[in-house]
Amino acid sequence: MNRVLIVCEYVQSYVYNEPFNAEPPRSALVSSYVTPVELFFKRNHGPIPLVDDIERDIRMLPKYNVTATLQCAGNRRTAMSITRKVKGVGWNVSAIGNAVWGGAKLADILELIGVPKLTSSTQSGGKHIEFVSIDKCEEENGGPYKASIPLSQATNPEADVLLAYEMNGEPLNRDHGYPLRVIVPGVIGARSVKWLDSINIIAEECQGFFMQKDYKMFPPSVDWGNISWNTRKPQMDFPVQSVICSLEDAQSIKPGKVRISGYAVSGGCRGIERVDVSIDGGKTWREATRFQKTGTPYIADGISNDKWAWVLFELTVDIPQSTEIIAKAVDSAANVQPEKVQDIWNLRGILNTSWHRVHVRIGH
Ligand code: MTE
Ligand code: MO
Repeated sequence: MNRVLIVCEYVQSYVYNEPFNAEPPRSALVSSYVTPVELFFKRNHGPIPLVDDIERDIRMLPKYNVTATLQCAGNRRTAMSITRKVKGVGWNVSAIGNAVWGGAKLADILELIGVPKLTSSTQSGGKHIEFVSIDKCEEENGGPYKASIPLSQATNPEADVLLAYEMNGEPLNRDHGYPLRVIVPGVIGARSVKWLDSINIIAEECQGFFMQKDYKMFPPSVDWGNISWNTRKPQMDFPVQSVICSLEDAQSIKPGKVRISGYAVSGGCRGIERVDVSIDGGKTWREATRFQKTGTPYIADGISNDKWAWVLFELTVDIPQSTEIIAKAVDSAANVQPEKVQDIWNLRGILNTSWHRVHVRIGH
């Protein structure tokens, strides 16, 4: 059923323009801390444009390499449809990847045009920075994809917002936004605009479709009949998330030692304090080991690690009988993943961060 392209699966194609969407198999996703470009998920709302190379000026600015995880707000959406159907591209657990993004800091670029960097004494006046792409999206009536972030974040060098022209040390490829894309660390993927065309300083947040009529978190009581978009804010930070990647759901395994591994990540520069794993359906828990660089224990202090990047976790346990294995992470602000998907159900199926469960059957 799933067509395979290189190592990615097509998850959905639209009717005419066929925006290209793909995610890798979960087992491949955590085989390395930095996700290879071929395994990095691709999310597009319009046809992928072909763009000429960028102005040299951007390359004259100091270059930063920031290791940051990009996660689509719709990651794990398919599992949210199980209780009640949601609308959107049906992602499994791999609409996420961790890459080394190379480029100029947005704060440096803005300073160049006279917008001062954010320091404790400056006020950014509640303005916003808008990123406009050159792709054409049906949702924007054929107009470009766009998004915005607060000026205070854009002018803060510590926020590490990049205009990136490299991914994992190579020039960005077309799928990921060649020649230039925005990377907003810690924030849902939708704000990291690809094929960047222009940047605007605006008084109000961007009024584009993907800011105002999409990517907002509604309560379970809101459905298409009673939705009022302007009652909610555009989603920015990603909540705490973790996923088991070493096992498929309903997998048959041999009795004995089983390696349980996966990824955990939170938004807003919050590190991962703990990953708890249960092998008895949530009755008891034990803590998994966490790492970014293999062999080096991970400490969620924001200094001795990559502060915008996921951590991988691992636990090897004896599984004597068929059971449900669960992972849940705790971030550095002590936020915990919610237990039930029903409690966070929302009509667009975003931010499914409910406890990740896999059922295993003991076979022979
Ligand atoms: N930028 C443009 N111009 N067009 C898009 O459709 N999709 C957004 C974001 N930037 C999008 C975009 C979404 S929803 C996500 S999750 C990320 O790009 C995906 O980035 P990737 O394809 O490099 O993984
Ligand atoms: Mo996304």
